[in-house]
Amino acid sequence: EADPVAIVSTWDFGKAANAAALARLNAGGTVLDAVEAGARVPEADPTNHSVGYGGYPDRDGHVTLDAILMDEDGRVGAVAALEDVVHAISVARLVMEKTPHTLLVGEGATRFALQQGMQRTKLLTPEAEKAWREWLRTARYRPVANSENLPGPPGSALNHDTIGILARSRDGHLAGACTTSGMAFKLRGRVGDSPQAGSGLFVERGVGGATSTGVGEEVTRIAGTARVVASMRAGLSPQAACEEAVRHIARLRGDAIKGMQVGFLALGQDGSVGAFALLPGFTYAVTRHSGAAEVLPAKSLF
Ligand code: SD4
Repeated sequence: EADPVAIVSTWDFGKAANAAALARLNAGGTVLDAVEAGARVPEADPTNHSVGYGGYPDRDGHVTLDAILMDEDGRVGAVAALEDVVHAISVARLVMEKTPHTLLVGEGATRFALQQGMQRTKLLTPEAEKAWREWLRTARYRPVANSENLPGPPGSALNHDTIGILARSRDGHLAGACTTSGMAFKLRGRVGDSPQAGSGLFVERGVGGATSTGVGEEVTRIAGTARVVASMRAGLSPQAACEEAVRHIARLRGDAIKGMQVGFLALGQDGSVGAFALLPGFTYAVTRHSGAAEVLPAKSLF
């Protein structure tokens, strides 16, 4: 194909992230550099309540971040329940590059980030704090599907959301990243699917990559992105593989997932793209090597 897909990512705000990722690729960066640069865009945006700075806190008022990045060589770095540092994805990268480990959590992750020279930053913005205090008045933990796309007033969006981003260079190298502040008003200590390899993100050489968004517990339960990539390895298209995983969740969980959103996004080794969700409303951004970009609605099961 003359103008193959370079970057895909979850939700409408993925478009700006894709542009930053493509710019990094075009400047000579690797696919890992590209997905890191892309993930940093929503992380630094205080108007995005789902990722990084400006994210909604847990029930106790702490903003805690989960992030992972992975490439086709099986290089993985991740952090979970990270506090006081804006760019969780860059801490994940340092875990990958500077330690023998794949995942650091909580206080140890924060300490590692600060030791690596990252700046301590208060992540709870006045707007997010106000939404949290409003939530405390009723304290009903009820995730709202697709709230990442809702522009409404503070507190109207009870989900946090997440960017998952996948890159494919012109010569076919693959990497992905996923970063989030997790579900809004989650229990302290809760970790979602996003920072877990095989749940929020998976990449395999010669096959492709996949990432997920939505209610993380439903993804973790089936090791969602490992499943999507396994289906692609077995010959399914990225689209068919995403559909298979969503159908599996629905079969497995029945009424328990009523009203919950889960979305998968996949990128094949050949640059083909697939996306599918439980509910309508999941969107994703596709950017080609020329820079041509579009935001598309994913099909859904219900
Ligand atoms: C989580 N999957 O922490 C993330 C949140 C998300 O759309 O993607 N919401 O469960």
